[in-house]
Amino acid sequence: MIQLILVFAAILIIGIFFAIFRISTLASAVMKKPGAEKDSQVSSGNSLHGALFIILPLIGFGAAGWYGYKYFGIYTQPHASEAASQTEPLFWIATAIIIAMFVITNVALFYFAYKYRYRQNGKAHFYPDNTKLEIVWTIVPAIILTTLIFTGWKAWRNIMYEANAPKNAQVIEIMGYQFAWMVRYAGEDNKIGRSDFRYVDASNAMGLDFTDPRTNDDIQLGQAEIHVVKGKPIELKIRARDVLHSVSIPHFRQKMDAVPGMPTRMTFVPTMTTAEMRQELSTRPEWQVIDETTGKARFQNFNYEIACQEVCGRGHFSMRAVIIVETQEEYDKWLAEQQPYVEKNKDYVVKAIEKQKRIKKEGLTTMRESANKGVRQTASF
Ligand SMILES: [Cu+2]
Repeated sequence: MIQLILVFAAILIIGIFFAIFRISTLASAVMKKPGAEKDSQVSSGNSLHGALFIILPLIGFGAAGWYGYKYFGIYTQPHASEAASQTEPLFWIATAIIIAMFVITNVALFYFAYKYRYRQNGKAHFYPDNTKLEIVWTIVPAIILTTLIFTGWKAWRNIMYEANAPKNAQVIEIMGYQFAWMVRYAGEDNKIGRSDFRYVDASNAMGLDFTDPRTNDDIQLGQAEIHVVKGKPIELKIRARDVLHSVSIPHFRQKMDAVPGMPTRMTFVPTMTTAEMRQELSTRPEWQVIDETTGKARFQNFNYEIACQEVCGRGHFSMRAVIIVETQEEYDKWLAEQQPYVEKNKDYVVKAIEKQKRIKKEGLTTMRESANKGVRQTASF
């Protein structure tokens, strides 16, 4: 209803402007001043246009300022990873500089359009160049941009470079596909086994290579609910099975694309358990709103999530995975309930090993050829 009223109000305001414009056009046509012929090419709405160059940006800046203030809490959510303490200040410094530049340039743009609107007998001032000014507006942005890029690159190196990854990081693999995530834990050896797209079938969605002994203790999860321990570094090995996806963890302020055929990675260290984050959010008004479906306050159902941030197709919206950050004891308890894929699907794996050997021996290169060697069985994750 409010939206409808706003639309009508907008139409009404446009109508009023148009009416003022028509009236001023007609009035100037009726009351032609002497010598007005000379200016007949200039619309009589010239002054109105000039005034609009002041009014419209005021409305725009006012609306942006109001929105920025009202919803400040929603887009400044607390963060919970070690990397975030590096990226968060960078983000806000860059944002502050961008907003300042935007305001300065746009105020000048609109003000000059108003100030130098056409006026009879107005005369242009010839001002060909100013070397000092040129130097200043070349060097100052160059210094600012170089600083931003350099500090950003340093943070990127710390977070993304394999060489900088903590040695004791727990390895977890995540694979994006249309339209969900699949997760595999490296198991006791902390090494994930090989995988191959040719081994993908209805039971082996991640294409695990069962001829690789490192696969034997790998735990594959049916539902993408990743359990991790607070303060313990995680190395996320990322891949995609079909199209581009992107692993984005907003509360960790981290994101990395999942690219078919090109494995990527990132490291993260969670600094707050899910329970601690719920506690933290409970003080914020936007999280105290009661969720109609559960009847609980929103903070009580909070979970860290991975959201695909690459528009990857029709079901893109459903690419959500949950990250549960917990204490070591809670994690150990959860882990004890998990079973490696190979142990859970013994019958399938025996047949799959034969199939995989055949595929390798025959040098099959396509999924279609490989699927014909298929084993039909339903796996349990
Ligand atoms: Cu996706």
